[in-house]
This record gives sequence, C-alpha cells and structure tokens, in this order.
Amino acid sequence: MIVGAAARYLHWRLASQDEFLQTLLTRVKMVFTTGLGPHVSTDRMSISLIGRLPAGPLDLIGDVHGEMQALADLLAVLGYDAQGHHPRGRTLVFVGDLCDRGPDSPAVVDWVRRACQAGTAVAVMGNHELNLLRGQRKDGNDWLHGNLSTDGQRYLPMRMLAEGKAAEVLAFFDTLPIALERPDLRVVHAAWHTPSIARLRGLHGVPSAEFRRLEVAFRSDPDNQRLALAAGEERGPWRAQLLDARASLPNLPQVARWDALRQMGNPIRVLTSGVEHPQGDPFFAGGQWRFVQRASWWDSYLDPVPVVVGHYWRRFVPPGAPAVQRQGHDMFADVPSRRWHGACGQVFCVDFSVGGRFLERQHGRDRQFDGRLAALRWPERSLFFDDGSSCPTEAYGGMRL
Ligand SMILES: [Mn+2]
Repeated sequence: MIVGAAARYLHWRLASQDEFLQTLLTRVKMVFTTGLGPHVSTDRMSISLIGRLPAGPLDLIGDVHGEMQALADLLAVLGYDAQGHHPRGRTLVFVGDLCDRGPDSPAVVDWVRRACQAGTAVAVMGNHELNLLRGQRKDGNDWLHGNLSTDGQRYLPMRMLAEGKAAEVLAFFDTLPIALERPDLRVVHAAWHTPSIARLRGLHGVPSAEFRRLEVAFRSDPDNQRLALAAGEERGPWRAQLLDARASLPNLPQVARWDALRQMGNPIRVLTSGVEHPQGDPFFAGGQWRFVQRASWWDSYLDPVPVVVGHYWRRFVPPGAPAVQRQGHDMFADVPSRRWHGACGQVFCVDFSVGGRFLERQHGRDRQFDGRLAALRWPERSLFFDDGSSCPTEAYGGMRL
C-alpha cells in the first residue's frame, strides 16, 4: 500500500515534468520488479572520467545507433578483422551513441564491448548510453528493456536484448570515460566545454554514480531551487500545450533560464549532450516545445588541440547534389560536409546521421541511404564511409568561413 501511494505521489509529481523524479520513479519501479539489479553500481570500477587516448594511428567512428550492418561494412572498408584487429596496428575510437533507434543495438554493443576488452577499441560515453545508465526510458531504447513502449513502434524492427543481459551491458557503459585526450587530439561525444572539462579533470569514479552526485549537488543549491520553482510557476498555465505541436506558446523566460541552467549545471551532461542557451522564440522539436537551443560551441573554441565529436546529425552531401531540406535548426547549414569547423577549424563532427536510417527505411529505402556511418582517420584526417567511399577532409586549422 505504501509503495502504491508512493508511486501515485510520484506519478502526480511527474506531471510537473521533473526529470529527477521521473528517474526516481523508474528506479523505484525497477527495485520492485527486478530487485537491486543492473542500476546498482557499488561493485563497478572507478575510472578517470577524462581518460587517455591510446597512442598510434586512430580510426574515429561516428554515432552507430544500433546499425550493425553499417558498422560491419565500415570495419571491412577500414581493414579491421572480426575481432577489431588492424594489420597496421590502428586503434578504433567510438565517439558514443553506440545504441538506440537502429535495428540491432545488442549486436553493436556486444561487438564494441569485446573490442574494448581486447584492447583494440576505446569509446567515450554518449547521451544515449547515459540515458540507459540513468534508467531513462526514451528515444528508441526499448531494446535494453526487452519490451516495446508506447512510442517504440516507430523504431521497429528492433532486436531486443536477450533476457538477463541488461546488467552486463550497463556495467560496460559504466566503464566509458566522458572524454579521452592525448597531446594531439581530444574526443568527446558532444562538447569540449572547457569549464566542464576542468570540473571533471582529475576526477575518478563510476560515471553513473558521478553523474548522480553532480545532479544532487546542483539541485541542493538554493539559487537553483528558486529558479526551478519560478520556472514551474511560469510553466503551470501552459502545461496542457507543452506537448501540442499545434499550440502557440509565448517565450517563457524563467523556463528558458531554468532549462539552460539545468543543462549547463552538470558537466557530464554538457560533455555528452552539448551546450545549450535560452532561445528567444520557443520551437517544437522531439515531441515538445523547447525554450533552449543547441549552441555551436565550436565557434568559440580557441584551443590549439583539435576535437572530434559525434552527436550533431551532420549530413554528407556529395559535391553537386542539392542540399537536403531539413526541419528545424541545422547547425551545419553553412559548413560543407567534409570541412573542419569552429573558430579555428579545430573541430570535426564525425556523426553523419546513420541513426536516421530507421526513418529512411520507413520511407521505403533499403539501400543508398542519405545517413552514413563515417570514420575519421587520424593523423591522416581522411574520411571513410560504410559504402566504401572516402575523401580527404578540408580546411583543418583554417579560420571560419
Ligand atoms: Mn548523441
């Protein structure tokens, strides 16, 4: 009865869209359905949150998002064997978001986990791995839970993880550092945000536990609590419209400030899902009205060390092809698809949207996809794609167009 009342209370609080309580509710449910299972990380290994990249030549692979066939094709193109060994001693670096949306996340995660354990690959944490570690059910991640959620239909066909394997997968995700670096290169899933990197540098811990600790610290700050309250009051009258694409919403400045502060308040969140700023006019994306916008953090990145990221849904447009029409804000609208970007041409996004193939398949396409899986060869700075094509990158170290 007490559990029921607690669940009802949490359901009621859910209406306030409080992400923290949503996570808590998921955890309460998990404890009562599976016991103190996969999300308990007391026995997990402590790692450096900002780790060391291996020495030697690297192949940096963009967000795979469960597209096992594309990964297998790309590995063959690059010359790796089935265990991830390369005849010239190259090492694979995955930039995060191995899973979700695509048809076979279990196979991708299993392959990368084995390669990491064999020492032929390293990987950083993406926001999709972090979602799963936090017990968050969303955006094409039904495969880990082994059953379909209400919104999960649109990702079918999707192979589900075998029963009893979730703990192993989550334990692997909890070994992924938030960023990797060496003197000539930096790798992070979304943003090399210097103040957030500074907060994590030298920190050792279990990534999911460190994330929770940082959340608690953020939420116990009285200033943050005051702004959360103000945002909640401002949001109140609009609650019914927030998920309605046809509604028309005014700018809600307190909500925008709170959303941006919450995004930027946890350095692990910043590095894995990017820098966000309040946005003048709200816009509808991903099923809800939003008051903050992703920022092109690279436009103010002035460090001399190059950074490779994924996360940002870049498109590869062959020379001469018409530009792809996109909805919403395209962060690469004025960045040619093989170009280094940012203030000093020191940043390269290697996510070429293979994660959108589930949508392309729904539109009847089964090959020659627009979304590609890419690898950036380092130090060569050339791009290789799963379809066998390759090209040099451009304007490395060049000033902004
Ligand atoms: Mn991502």
